[in-house]
Parts: sequence; structure tokens; C-alpha cells
Amino acid sequence: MNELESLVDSARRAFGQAATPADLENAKAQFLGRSGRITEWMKGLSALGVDERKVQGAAINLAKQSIEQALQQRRQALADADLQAQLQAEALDVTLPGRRRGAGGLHPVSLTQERIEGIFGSMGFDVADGPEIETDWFNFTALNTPQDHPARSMHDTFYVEGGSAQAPNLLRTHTSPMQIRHAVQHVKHWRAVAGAPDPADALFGGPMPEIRVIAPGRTYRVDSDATHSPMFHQCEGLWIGRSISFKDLKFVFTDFCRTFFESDDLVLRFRPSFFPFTEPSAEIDIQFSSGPLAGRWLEVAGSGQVHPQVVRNMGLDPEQFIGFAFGMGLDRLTMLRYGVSDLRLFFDGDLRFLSQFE
Ligand code: 2U9
Repeated sequence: MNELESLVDSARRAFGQAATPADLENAKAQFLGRSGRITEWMKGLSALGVDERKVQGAAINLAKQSIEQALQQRRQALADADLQAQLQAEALDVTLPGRRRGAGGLHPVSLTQERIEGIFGSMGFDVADGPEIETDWFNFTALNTPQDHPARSMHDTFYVEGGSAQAPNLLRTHTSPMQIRHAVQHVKHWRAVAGAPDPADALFGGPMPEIRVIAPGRTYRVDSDATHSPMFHQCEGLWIGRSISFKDLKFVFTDFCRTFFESDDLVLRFRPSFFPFTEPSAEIDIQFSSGPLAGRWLEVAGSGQVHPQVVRNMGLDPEQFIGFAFGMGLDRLTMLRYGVSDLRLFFDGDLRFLSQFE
């Protein structure tokens, strides 16, 4: 091996030992740089005669080309290794299960509503759903709530555009208007089936089926604190027939509460009260015998025998048709069932809270 060949050989080895592109560029400078080994050889040419210079010059050029080729190969090898390392580091495991979006779930108040619909459905109640913007007639007048009743005041009721000064439109303050709508439809329907005029008793060519309905849904009042929200949820119930009495109310509501709270030894207390649409009226309290709320009386609903004027407003004769009604707050029932202490949690939309009910 002559000297130039061993120079190429040592360049190849130096390049091979360079572990990074920076090392490689340093090694390159030793051989191809301005004061590198090849440049030294070139400088040596000037001392030679013409013929010898030609031969030696060609040999140096060949050596230079070999070194440049070795450099290029090493550069490529380092770049390839770098790419491989990068690919390795970013490797995807295509066998891993994908990250899915959560399937979502029902809001706790909706869970309560579905549960209530199921329980009353099993007792033969229809479920009525209808407008949240109501007329003064269905929200107040038909429910025997007189013009000057405090519940109509601007402080309680959200009034909306439409209607007249005497009969404004409003956001329903309870779901009872839906029950009036349902009852009126029911009576009209069975009158049409019977094809007969009044009086109601003789109409139906057989008895008119009883009115048995619940109306769950959103309701609105001007009120906002830890236990009141301007939008809240109610479920009201109505059972009208020829001899539906307070004892039926007691049986139905006791059965409902025991099923809803999954507690067979839960007891009820009916406390005299007043509502314009029922007479007599009662608040309903419940008491658990075990669990965190055991021994305390908790108010869960209002109720009563439907006022004769309200029966008349359904298109029925109160001498012949009678029954009971009740109303309860779905938000409060949900708080009691799940032990939630602040009503506002239901409406903040915080998934850390809501996802616990999925
Ligand atoms: C018709 C006739 C009568 C529904 C009733 C209550 C008593 C009552 C409140 C309980 C909690 C509303 O959400 S709450 O504040 N409701 O106390 N509601 S009797 O009476 C009716 C309904 C429809 C045709």
C-alpha cells in the first residue's frame, strides 16, 4: 500500500469512527480542509518536475475523490441511523385499543324523570308533555288562581311577549297547565266518541275512562339561591274518576315513594295546607328509618282533592267527577335520592359531577 492509499484508508477509518455529523465534519477537516492532508500533498506538487507532477497530481486527485466518496457514504449512513432512531422512538403500537369519546349519559334529573315515568306508568298513568310558554288561562285561571293571587305577581312569574294585558303569555310556573290541557282533550275526545251532548254523565255510551296522568318537565319562577333555580323541574299528577278519594292518593303516593327510594319501611305524613287548585290540600312529608336521613321529616310534595271549579274547567261536572292531584320537585327528589347538597350543581354543566351518574 503506497502512502496515498494509506491516507485514504485512515480517512475511511476516521470517518467510520465519527459517531455524529459534527464528529464527521471535524474528521473531514483533517483530510479535505484548507490545512488538511490532501491540501499538504497538493502543496508538495510544486517541488516536482512537470512529468512527475502530472502523475502525482492525478494520484492525489484519485485519493481525494475516494476520501470524498467515503465522506459522503458516512454522511448518508449517519443520516439513515438518525432516521431509524427517530422512527423507533415514535413507533406506534397499532394493536393498542383506540381512545374513544365518552358515550355520555342522562342528566341525574332526567334519570329521576324516567324513573318516575316508569313507576307511575306501571300504575296506569299516561305521561303528558306540552308547551313551556303558556297562557294566563291554563297557568292560573283554569287552576282556580284568581286575578289578585300573589303567585301571579311580577316577582314570581316570567312574563313573555304576546297575549294581552289582561291575559299575558308567560313561562309556566308549574306543570299543572299541561294537566288541564290533557284533561280537556281527554273529555273532548270521549264526548266525540260518544257523539252525545251534555250532561257529562250520560255522554259516553259506557263509562269514560278515568283521567290518570302525570306531567313532568321544566318550570320557571323568578327565584335563585342554593335551593332555588329560575328554571327547575316538576312532576305533577292527576287522577280523576267517579269515586277517587284521598285514600287513593295515600295509597298511590306511598307506593310511589317506597318504590322511588327503594325503601319498604319509609313512612308518609300528610300535613294540612292550602293550594288554590285543591280542597282540602296537604303537604306530603316522608321519613326514612335508616340511612343518612333517617328519623327526619322531609317535605317532598304538595297534594289535595281537586277543587270543584278546576273539575268544571276540565269540562266535567264536579258532582259526578272527583279525584286528587299532587306536585313534586324533581330536582329536590334527585338531591334526596343521591345525597346532593347544592341544587346549582345540576345546572353548572361540570362533567366531574355529572359523569358520576352515568
Ligand atoms: C290539576 C289540578 C290540580 C297539582 C298540585 C301541588 C299540590 C304542589 C308543588 C310541590 C313542589 C310544586 O315543585 S313544587 O314547588 N306542588 O304543592 N301541586 S297539588 O295540582 C293540580 C294539578 C293539576 C288539573
